[in-house]
Amino acid sequence: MAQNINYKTVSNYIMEKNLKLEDFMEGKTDALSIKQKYLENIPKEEKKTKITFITPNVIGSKTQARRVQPPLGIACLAGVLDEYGFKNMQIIDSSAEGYNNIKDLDDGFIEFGLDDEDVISKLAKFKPDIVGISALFSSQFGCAERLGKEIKNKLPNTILVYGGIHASKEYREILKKNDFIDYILSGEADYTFTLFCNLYEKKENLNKCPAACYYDKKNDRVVKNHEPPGLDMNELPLPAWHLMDMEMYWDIGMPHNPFMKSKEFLTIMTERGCPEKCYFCSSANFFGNSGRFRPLDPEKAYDMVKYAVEKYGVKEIQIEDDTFTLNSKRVVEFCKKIKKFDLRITLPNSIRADAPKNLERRLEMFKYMAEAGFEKLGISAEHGDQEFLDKVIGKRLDLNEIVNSIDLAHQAGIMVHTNFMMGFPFEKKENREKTINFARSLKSDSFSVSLVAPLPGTKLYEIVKKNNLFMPNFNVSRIVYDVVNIIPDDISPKDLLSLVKKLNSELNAMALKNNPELIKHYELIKNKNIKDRKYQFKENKKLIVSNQSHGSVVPN
Ligand code: B12
Ligand code: SF4
Repeated sequence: MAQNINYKTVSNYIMEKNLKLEDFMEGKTDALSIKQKYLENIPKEEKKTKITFITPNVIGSKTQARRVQPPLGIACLAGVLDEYGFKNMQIIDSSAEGYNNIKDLDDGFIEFGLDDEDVISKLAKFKPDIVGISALFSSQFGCAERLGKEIKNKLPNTILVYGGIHASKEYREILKKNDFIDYILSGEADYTFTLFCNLYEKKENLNKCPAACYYDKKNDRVVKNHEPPGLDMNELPLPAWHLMDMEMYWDIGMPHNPFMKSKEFLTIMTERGCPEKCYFCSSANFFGNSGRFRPLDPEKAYDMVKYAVEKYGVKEIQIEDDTFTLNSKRVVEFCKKIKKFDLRITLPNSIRADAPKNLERRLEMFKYMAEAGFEKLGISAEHGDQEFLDKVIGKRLDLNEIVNSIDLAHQAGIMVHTNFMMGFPFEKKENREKTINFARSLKSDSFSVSLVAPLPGTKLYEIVKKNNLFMPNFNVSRIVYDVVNIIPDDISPKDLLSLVKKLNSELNAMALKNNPELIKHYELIKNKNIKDRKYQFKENKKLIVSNQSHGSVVPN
């Protein structure tokens, strides 16, 4: 069936099939075999083409934690390449390899990672044919551009390909501005990058590759080829973690949730795509390009965890899913299977607070999660004003469900971290007060209140642009959640920043006061404590530890 589908009309197909939210939640995604469609003609024999992947340096604000972890996007791409015989691969994680090489950028931001010349000398030794640069955040893209230019300068025969959310959303502007970039592969590139490398291997025209974006000099225009719809994760091979230096990440010990009990951690993702449409989020419209929630079957998710435990001796798993609990049956099955590994598991990227809708089933799911080793989960409320949440943000979440989920998770023995955002365009004092009061009413075990960031490719970004609401110093390569990015409506940027900082302190102090036992959760590996964490900048360490922190530096 799948092979007969015209992929250009896949959205019509989904409409025709009348796939509904309830279907997604039950996992009835009617997955299409994109893999068969795109890769069936590639032989699996060993290829000659040499490929380097690069995670560029990261720019962050001085008050943010400097976090790095094995890059999952690259691991997925390299896994497929490996399956199809591309064995000559190198991964340079500049941000991790140069973790302690920190530069003060004089505008309140820092950059960390290898010096560009060190990356170039690694490349010069390996001599790749293709270099794939993965910029996960917009705040990495300035570094990605600078490095790419240098690579093309020093190694002009290398084919330079960019990918990731930022490049996919901004491909037109990026290609117009940077003639040294050969291609951007837009969207999920698990299969398209293998296709691309295979076209190179066969010396065929790279312009033919699906999802390829390039600058057509002759006609002075940017071309974007048709992008395949979201793939079925069950058809992906295991991520190519074998190409990564796990010990390096473990020694740094600063992944998404840096509060670990063991150093042997790994981050995984067990689904892609989210059926929601929060107007600030760039993940849903990236991974949801066909509107589908695409979970890994519990067996496959179990295989991934088993591999991580058996091959690397992993003791902690952090699940990076956008919507892990959308299908509770899947979660329960998964939990039953992985229980035997006695892992510690956290969900730093949050779950939806209202799934499953039935409260008994939700409690049952949390209980299975607790038994399987889930110690803490995140919930994203975003706002405490229901009307603002419904009419402006478009989150489709009843705030009572936050209260319910905190209560049910506690009943099951799981701690909860709750996320809020502040600083939306046109947000007024009365809206903020509702967030403050709602947050204060919650029994959450920790909180973060982030400043809203207009991420490229989102509806929020368009609104901010249309209304000229970017802060005067706004810079896409500096987008983070702990600076004021959007001109506030009825409060000065300075006061907004100070309000958010105070709120983070107050809420986390409140949580600790309500439950002094929580401090044990923040005891870290090797008997170190919270004061031993690595933050962006030494001078700020005291500030952060003394509870002035906010956004991503709050324990979660
Ligand atoms: C884990 C994570 C982190 C981790 C980083 C992990 C790491 N280094 O791997 C940490 C905690 C550090 C982090 C921090 C931040 N994050 Co974050 N994070 C994520 C999260 C939850 C998962 C990322 C992931 O592993 N995805 C899974 C893989 C499979 O997807 P992928 O990397 O995109 O790869 C696919 C494609 O992009 C493409 N691709 C990727 N690389 C390449 C390379 C080539 C050559 C090609 C062709 C294609 C390609 O193919 C891949 C497979 O399909 C995403 C949300 C999400 N669902 O993705 C947000 C997300 C990436 N984060 C986001 C943001 C904004 C941030 C922060 C700026 C927030 C903040 N606190 O200020 C900070 C950045 C901090 C800084 N500047 O210092 C945004 C980025 C949007 C943007 N335009 O910037 C996202 C999308 C969340 C969102 N809802 O919008 N984050
Ligand atoms: S913020 Fe979360 S729920 Fe909202 S669209 Fe993004 S991934 Fe989905």
